Amino acid sequence: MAIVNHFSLIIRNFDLIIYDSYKIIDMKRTVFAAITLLLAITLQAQRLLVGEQSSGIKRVNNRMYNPDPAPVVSGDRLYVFTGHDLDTATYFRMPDWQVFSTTDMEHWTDHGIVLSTANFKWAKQGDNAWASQAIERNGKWYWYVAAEDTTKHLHGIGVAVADRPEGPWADPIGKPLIPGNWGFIDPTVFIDDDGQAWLFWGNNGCWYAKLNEDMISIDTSFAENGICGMRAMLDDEAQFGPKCLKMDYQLHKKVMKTGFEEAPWIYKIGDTYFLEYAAGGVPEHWAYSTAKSIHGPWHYEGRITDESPGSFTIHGGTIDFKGKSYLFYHDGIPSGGNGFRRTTAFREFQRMKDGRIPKIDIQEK
Ligand code: FUB
Repeated sequence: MAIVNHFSLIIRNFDLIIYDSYKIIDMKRTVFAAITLLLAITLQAQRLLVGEQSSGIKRVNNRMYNPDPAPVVSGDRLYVFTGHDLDTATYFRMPDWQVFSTTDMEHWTDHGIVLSTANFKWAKQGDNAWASQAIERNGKWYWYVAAEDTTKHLHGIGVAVADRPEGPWADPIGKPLIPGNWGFIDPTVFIDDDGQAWLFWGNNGCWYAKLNEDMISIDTSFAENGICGMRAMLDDEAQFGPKCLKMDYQLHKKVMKTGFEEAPWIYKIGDTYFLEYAAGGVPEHWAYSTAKSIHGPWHYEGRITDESPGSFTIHGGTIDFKGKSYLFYHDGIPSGGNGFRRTTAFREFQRMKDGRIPKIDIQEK
């Protein structure tokens, strides 16, 4: 859609200039028109390459749909790990995961599809490759993904390891790191200042586990079999926002719940933990809570965005890179509003002094 829009803009500019040229026979105007046309084409072609939107919303790529962005900085480069909605999807049809990177937020390298369900022999093949996040530790990369655990017929969390984001990636344990269960999707990973790595995940609930230093196993002495559920906290409006009537997919009915929906995104600034998440049920908006301990209590901070244009999901996260802050998320604008054909978008914003996040406008103007 965006490509079509960009081309129709080029054509429109072209039309206007041709129209102008007919009106004036003056040579100077014709030359001016030709230069303007050239400039317009160059500018539009440039925009097409970097996927820039007029409103300040930018895209990493227009090659194919790339939902559930998870940005991460490594040295001079920002990587974005995403999923992949098939071009023909009318429901979630997600076979694999992709990687993109940049050094200047303008020019993006498309590393392509570098991980797929074929890398996880325990996973349903060719589909249900849902949201993910990768992190670097001691020269290795660890990519946590949601995929369907075929022994449970429910999503679980897998892990793949590589020497670099471009791969090759391999499953080092040959089984789900977190076996399938209701709501076990959307992993987010974070390494605290003391070196302890934490894995959070969840839809219709939020759970977390302590990762061992190897990053491919969890500390089973923590909580119940290594997994701590945040149920009581999630029910608290002071921690996760005002209650609203939301669908509970386990109970198959609507119940009153706080805003937390799915897609946790965990990180720390100074001594404050930030937990961003998709909120409000569908259509989702992006919101966040903060805490002074990874175990909470959390303090609901409010909305970061309103609902994502053209998509009932929004999955993303904020990241700081080269002195600037960016919000990544996905929308359905390029697909013309198909919520199963989603595209990564990002825009710059300014954090407040204490790291808190202002409300960010993601509507296309
Ligand atoms: O992309 C599949 C699912 O949709 C993700 O796991 C959720 O966060 C939502 O974006």
